[in-house]
Amino acid sequence: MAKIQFKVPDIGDFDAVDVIEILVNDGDQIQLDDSVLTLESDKATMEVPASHTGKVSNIQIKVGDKVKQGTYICDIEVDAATESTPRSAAQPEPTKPAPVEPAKPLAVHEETHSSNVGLPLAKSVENTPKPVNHQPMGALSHASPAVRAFSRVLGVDLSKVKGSGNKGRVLKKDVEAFVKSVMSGQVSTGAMTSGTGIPAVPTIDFSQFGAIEQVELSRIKKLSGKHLSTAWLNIPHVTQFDECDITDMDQFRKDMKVQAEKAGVKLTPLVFIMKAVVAALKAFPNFNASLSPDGQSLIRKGYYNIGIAVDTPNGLVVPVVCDVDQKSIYDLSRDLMELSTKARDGKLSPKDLSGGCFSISSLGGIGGTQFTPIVNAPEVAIMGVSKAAIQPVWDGANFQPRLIMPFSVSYDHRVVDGAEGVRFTQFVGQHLADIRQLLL
Ligand code: CAO
Repeated sequence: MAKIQFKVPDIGDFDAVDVIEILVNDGDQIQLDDSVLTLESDKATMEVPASHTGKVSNIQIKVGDKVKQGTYICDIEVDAATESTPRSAAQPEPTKPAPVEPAKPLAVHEETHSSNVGLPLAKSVENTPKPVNHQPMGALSHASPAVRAFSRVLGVDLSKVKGSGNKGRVLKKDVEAFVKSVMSGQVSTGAMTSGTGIPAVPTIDFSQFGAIEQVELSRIKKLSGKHLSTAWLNIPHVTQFDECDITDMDQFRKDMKVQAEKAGVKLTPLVFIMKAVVAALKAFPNFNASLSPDGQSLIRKGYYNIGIAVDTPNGLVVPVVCDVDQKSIYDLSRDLMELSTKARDGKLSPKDLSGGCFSISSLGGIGGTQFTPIVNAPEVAIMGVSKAAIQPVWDGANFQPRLIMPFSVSYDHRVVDGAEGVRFTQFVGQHLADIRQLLL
């Protein structure tokens, strides 16, 4: 039997975070990854999972305390059998690929709206704090994870429940009282839906038509699915299709191949696209913005961070390449290689997934001629890149073989008008057709 001092693990940039719930008592037997306490910053609520299996003793903190990375939480008395497979904040991370953890949900559970929203976040290690409470966008209620879980089981939309706790926090008894009032007809059953307010898809027993197999969705798919539905339902999307001539850009990319390899990078069209997008974001600042929570104003951003959709075995994640305007093509290539490797290994940290302004979903390495990407709310636009192909282009006298890349930009029509949308895509296309303009 050994006694492990269990401390607050890396919780990102947060310092002095409130302890809002202690989920264990002295003497409790806990399993690895069981939630031990809940922390709440002004942006997010997160659970701290146990680093070991064992018995809890000597709890050092109480509700209301402020903690940071390294704060002593309690002891975990570990028996010899489990001692060999511990993970703690003070010990190395596991080497196995981490299961993917909420991405967007971190943002949608934020108590305030922030720009740090993209598609799925991925959890880097199993004992990093877990963002919790997967609620639809707009569900800004204060409630503990236990109460949120309870309300989910009952199908209660927490935003409809009046909280009687400190600062309006919704307590379990409030949810119970709410359900009673619904059952007695005092409150509309509209609050007892999945939150979408749209008619449900009919339930069908498909086995009546033939053999079926039911396969559980990956965790990341479940979470990104919620975020995508939220974005799809909240944003009036328009998708503008366009195409551009990347013959010269691609020739330059090929000319630089050997030099790029010497520098340890592989150049793909994506890095040039990122640069062209940033030039366009500067020219059209409405695209580098988010709507304020009340929808009455636009929050324009003076930084240029681009989320890149990465296809992983567990589903889609969108790590963010920061300060694209300040980086060289090689730097961007390096960032892309590093982030996509981390994404596929399930090792992205919350920081890697935060702060995006605009996203790019590139399927150009795979194929397709056009698609309609879903805006990564609360961003206002996203670019979808398809596969470039040689096409005959009339030069006024003859057809010339040119490399034409189809792409699309979906945007929030509340923020961007159609004319501005097509000006944006044309600007991107012109800059990709003549990348010398990116120097200006
Ligand atoms: N047209 C033609 N070829 C393209 C191209 C395009 N638009 N974009 C990339 N390519 C080529 C690359 O040049 C490379 O070929 P070479 O090896 O001959 O140079 C090849 O396709 C493979 O590129 P890649 O996909 O490995 O690299 P990338 O930088 O283009 O993309 C990444 C990186 C991480 C975005 C990509 O690997 C990925 O995951 N894409 C999928 C994103 C996704 O799933 N989006 C959908 C989200 S909605 O469900």
